[in-house]
Amino acid sequence: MATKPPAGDPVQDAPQVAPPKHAAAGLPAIGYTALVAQQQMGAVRATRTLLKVNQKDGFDCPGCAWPEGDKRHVAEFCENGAKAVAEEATLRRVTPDFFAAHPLSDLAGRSGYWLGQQGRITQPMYLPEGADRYEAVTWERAFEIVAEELKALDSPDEALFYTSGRTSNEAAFLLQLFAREFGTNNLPDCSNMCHESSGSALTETIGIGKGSVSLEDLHQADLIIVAGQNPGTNHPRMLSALEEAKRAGAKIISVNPLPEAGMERFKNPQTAKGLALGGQKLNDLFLQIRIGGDQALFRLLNKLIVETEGAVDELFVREHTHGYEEFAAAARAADWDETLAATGLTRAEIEQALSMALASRRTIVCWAMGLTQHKHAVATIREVVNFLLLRGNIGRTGAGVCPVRGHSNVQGDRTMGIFERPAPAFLDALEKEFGFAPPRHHGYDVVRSIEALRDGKAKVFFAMGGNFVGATPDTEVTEAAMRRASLTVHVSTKLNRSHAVTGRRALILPTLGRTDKDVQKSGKQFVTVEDSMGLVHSSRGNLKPASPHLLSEPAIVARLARATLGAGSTVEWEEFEKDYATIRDRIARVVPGFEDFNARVAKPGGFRLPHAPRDERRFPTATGKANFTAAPVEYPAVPEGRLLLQTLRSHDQYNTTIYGLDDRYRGIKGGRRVVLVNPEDGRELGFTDGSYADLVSEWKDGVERRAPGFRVVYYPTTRGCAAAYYPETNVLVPLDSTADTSNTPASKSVIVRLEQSATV
Ligand SMILES: Nc1nc2c(c(=O)[nH]1)N[C@H]1C(S)=C(S)[C@@H](COP(=O)(O)OP(=O)(O)OC[C@H]3O[C@@H](n4cnc5c(=O)[nH]c(N)nc54)[C@H](O)[C@@H]3O)O[C@H]1N2
Ligand SMILES: Nc1nc2c(c(=O)[nH]1)N[C@H]1C(S)=C(S)[C@@H](COP(=O)(O)OP(=O)(O)OC[C@H]3O[C@@H](n4cnc5c(=O)[nH]c(N)nc54)[C@H](O)[C@@H]3O)O[C@H]1N2
Ligand SMILES: [Mo]
Repeated sequence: MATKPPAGDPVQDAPQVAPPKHAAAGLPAIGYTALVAQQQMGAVRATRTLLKVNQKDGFDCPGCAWPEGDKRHVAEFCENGAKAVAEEATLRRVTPDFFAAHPLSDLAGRSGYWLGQQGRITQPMYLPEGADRYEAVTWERAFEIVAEELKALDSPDEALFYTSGRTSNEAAFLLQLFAREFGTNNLPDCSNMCHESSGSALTETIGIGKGSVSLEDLHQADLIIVAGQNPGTNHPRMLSALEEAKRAGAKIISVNPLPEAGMERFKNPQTAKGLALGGQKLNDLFLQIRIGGDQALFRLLNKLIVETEGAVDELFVREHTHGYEEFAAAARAADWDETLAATGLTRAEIEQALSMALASRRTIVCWAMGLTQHKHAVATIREVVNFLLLRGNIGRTGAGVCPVRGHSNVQGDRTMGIFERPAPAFLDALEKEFGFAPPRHHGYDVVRSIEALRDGKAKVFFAMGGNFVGATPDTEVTEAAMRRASLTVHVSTKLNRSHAVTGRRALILPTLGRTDKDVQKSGKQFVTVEDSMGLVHSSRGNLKPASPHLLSEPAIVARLARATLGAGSTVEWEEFEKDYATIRDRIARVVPGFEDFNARVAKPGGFRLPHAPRDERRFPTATGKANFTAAPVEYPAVPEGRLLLQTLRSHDQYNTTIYGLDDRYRGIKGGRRVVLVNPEDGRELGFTDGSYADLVSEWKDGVERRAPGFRVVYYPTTRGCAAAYYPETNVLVPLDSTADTSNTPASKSVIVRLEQSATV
């Protein structure tokens, strides 16, 4: 199997390489922010828009899910938030003329960067069976087409309703309500590829699948461990929190195969010290770990804590936890030599980490995709929980678990019931409120949805945002599966690969984004979102929508539901579309923690959802206590002559949305087809810096998955490890290479060999 780089695309991928940077943000970040914003929006619109980002009366940044503090800066956003805003608030437009000029075959040959740069989609578009071009269609007809296809299915479970994490609480609640009234729990979402492993591990061990810390906790911590996360690029505002913690005396350990600039030093663009005086050093200890070695690392630290006199918080363990003895026995059995091999670290480094852990009364562990996207991701995160439980670091000020979420409302979407395995209590509440019987059997997650399409068991694919074929693993398998669908529907703001890889028929339904003003029959609307720390607040756009033909996401679901369910529905869809407050009234009666929703969200800054472990040291697990767990230690076994590849983000992308071709902090410019390898590995494998390689992944099914033409970049990553950007490398991730329990694609541990490239 081979994929060619997109042809016929004016974008040249010609990477230039300079040494990586050792500090993040600073003046260059301000310069880039201004430049990007002006190119897409023009100066006036740029200023007007950016001043409303993350303000209490403004809109929630469509970038990451990092929370805002109570005191807001005038400019409460970062360089990458500004890029996310500019990308959405752009003045460029994709009109029906564009689709007339670009047949499907043309769109399919374009890069994701090119597609995204075309601008906002302005009208509903329809691709009839056998046609080679999308044509304009009315909203009415578009909903009829979807309803026709849905009603023709043999079972509601042949439909899939995907959600990406930008969707508001209101739209998400309506989408799951519609799917369930229609009769299916097939509600896969981007979480399945993202923090599902965190949710699985935390629900089992502490009883709730969310982080337990607030921004104030971070400011008060003694020790913050940042494992498998690159905040300088993906959560830049987190650097301000780390800076504040450092100023108050905290220590920071970063655990990463790459020396990420953002973890080294932060030049806060909002302070004089940041701009003129060289900024704040962040890292006190950098543990340059082997990919996938984290469970082994934490297990050994846990052994050392258990074996240190007086180090375990015995009172906490006795009163609040379950399973300590069994866990402690497993921890004692941890082996130094095996840990050193699994982690690639030295004994001295691990001992230093231990002494920092023992010196800390308040410890927080933050993590993201570097921990969640491995076969043993759930076991790894459970080991992190063990580590925190040992010293009573949950449910105490300045301490706790901090899974740092990705999409700006991915956490809220799950709270609203976007989940293929809903809790029975949630379904009971829906049934009581709306008077229909929701399906009780579990639905498909992302990977199982692809399998269902591939095997002909699912036929209609509907996406509320996102770029399903671009973001999911095993690109060739996934695209072939999508092409088997009878209908694919994408509610989208911008063009992407998923619009070019369609079922027999396809629809693009253009929608309002976060920055757009949303006016319905009852007047101007706002929506709500939940950040990474469980804070719910409102978001209101202030820009004139990209076109008069756009519908909001709640309106689209409400109209689709009416077209599909007709008079048989027990839900007042029309009311919901008219006035989103009526949706919030229903959410208040169905979702715990949202009582009196409308009144509480009207307060500036919103409100915090309850979190039993954080608030009252109560653990709503099966045992009623926080659970220690003792999974066997795992780490990837890499055969001779092979590398372990992680697929990650550059500084110039938002998932599959490519803002530009640079990765400034890593010293890469003008191209994305690069593979970062340790110089010693490069030499051993016979690839010089600047040579070109095909990446070929090796998996037990014997299928050859190849990504051709990557420039080899000698880079200070851990020996035996490599890194390349997603989504270009998704073709290498086997569909059935997933995390145990959470089924999240293991896109941070792909075994590859390098081959001399024939394509360049
Ligand atoms: N600007 C911008 N912001 C974003 C996004 C974006 O694309 N662009 N995406 C959003 C989304 S949806 C998400 S989920 C987050 C993602 O945020 P991150 O998780 O920070 O994103 P990745 O680029 O995948 O980076 C993974 C990090 O983990 C490290 N890593 C890889 N494997 C391992 C390992 O085995 N162990 C350890 N300890 N470290 C490892 C990598 O070197 C890298 O630093 O960001 C969100 N914010
Ligand atoms: N190999 C590899 N694969 C990965 C990952 C990885 O690290 N490595 N990361 C995974 C992770 S963490 C995630 S979260 C997924 C991301 O998967 P997705 O969420 O599916 O992908 P995005 O690229 O964020 O989706 C971008 C598209 O969303 C649409 N969009 C933007 N804003 C809006 C809006 O307001 N409303 C609507 N309706 N549409 C909008 C635009 O059309 C845009 O093209 O990818 C996963 N895939
Ligand atoms: Mo994500």
